[in-house]
Amino acid sequence: MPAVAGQQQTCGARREKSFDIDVVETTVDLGMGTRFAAWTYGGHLPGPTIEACEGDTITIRVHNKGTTSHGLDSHGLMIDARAYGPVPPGKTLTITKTVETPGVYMYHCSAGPVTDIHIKSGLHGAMIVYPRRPALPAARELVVVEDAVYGARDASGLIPGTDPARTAKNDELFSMFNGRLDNGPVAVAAGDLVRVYFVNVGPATAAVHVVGSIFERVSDGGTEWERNVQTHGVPAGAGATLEFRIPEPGVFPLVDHDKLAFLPYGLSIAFTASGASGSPR
Ligand SMILES: [Cu+2]
Repeated sequence: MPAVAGQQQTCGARREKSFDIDVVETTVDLGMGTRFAAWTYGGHLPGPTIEACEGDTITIRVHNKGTTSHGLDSHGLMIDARAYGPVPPGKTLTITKTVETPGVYMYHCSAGPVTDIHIKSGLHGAMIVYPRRPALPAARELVVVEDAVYGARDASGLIPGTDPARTAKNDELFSMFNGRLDNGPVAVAAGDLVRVYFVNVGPATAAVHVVGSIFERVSDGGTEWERNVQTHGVPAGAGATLEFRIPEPGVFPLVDHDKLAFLPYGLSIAFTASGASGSPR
C-alpha cells in the first residue's frame, strides 16, 4: 500500500521540489500467480506518488530507460502539452512548473498517438497537490490507484504484453487496485478517519464505495467538498480525495461498485477494525 508523507510534511518542506523517475520496461508481480510484462515508472505498478503543496515549483525528470519513446503528462500541471514529451530511449525529459490547484491528479505516459497503449501497459501514477491551508484533519491516509491489464494470461501465469485490440475496446482482463490482485487488509480502529487519495486510470468511471460506511466528504479538487456521499464517481483520468469514518469494529471494504464482477480477483481493499481498540463515536 503506497504510503504518503502527507500535507503537513509536504507543505512544511521547501517549496522547490524535484522528482527523478525512471521509465523501466519490466515484468511485475500482480499477485495470485500472475505476472505482467509491463512498462513502468520506477519498476512498479502504479508509479511513485508525487507529492507537492499548493504554490510549490516542481521539477520532474523522466529518465527513459526503455526501448521506445516515453514521456510524462500530469493533469496537475497547466503547461504547453509539448512539455510532456515523449523523449527517445536514453534521454531525460525535464518538466518544471508551479502547481497552483490542490487536487489528486493522474499522471501518465505521453507518447503521441500511441499514448493509450503506453498508459494501459502500466505507465501511470498519482500526483497529490495538497492545499497549503486549511490543515486537513488527522487521518489514516493511503493512495489507491485503480488500473487494469489488457492481455491474455499464458499457462505459466504470465501476461506477455498489452493487446492493442483489447485496449482499443477498453476490454480489460481484470481491474486492480494499486497494481495488485491480492491487496491485504488495512488495520484500522473503530472511530478512525480514513482519507483515500484516489486516481482512476480507467477504463470507465470508478464508482467508489466503502461497504458499511458513507463518505463524510469528498473533493474533486481545489478546497471544495461535498458531504455525505454513498458512492463517488471518478471518471477515467481523474482523481478525488475521499474521507470516511470507521463506524464500529468490523470489516469495511473499499470497492468499485460498477466492477463488483472483479471481487473474486481481489478488486477490494478491506479496512478491518478489531473490537478491542479505538473509540467508537
Ligand atoms: Cu510511454
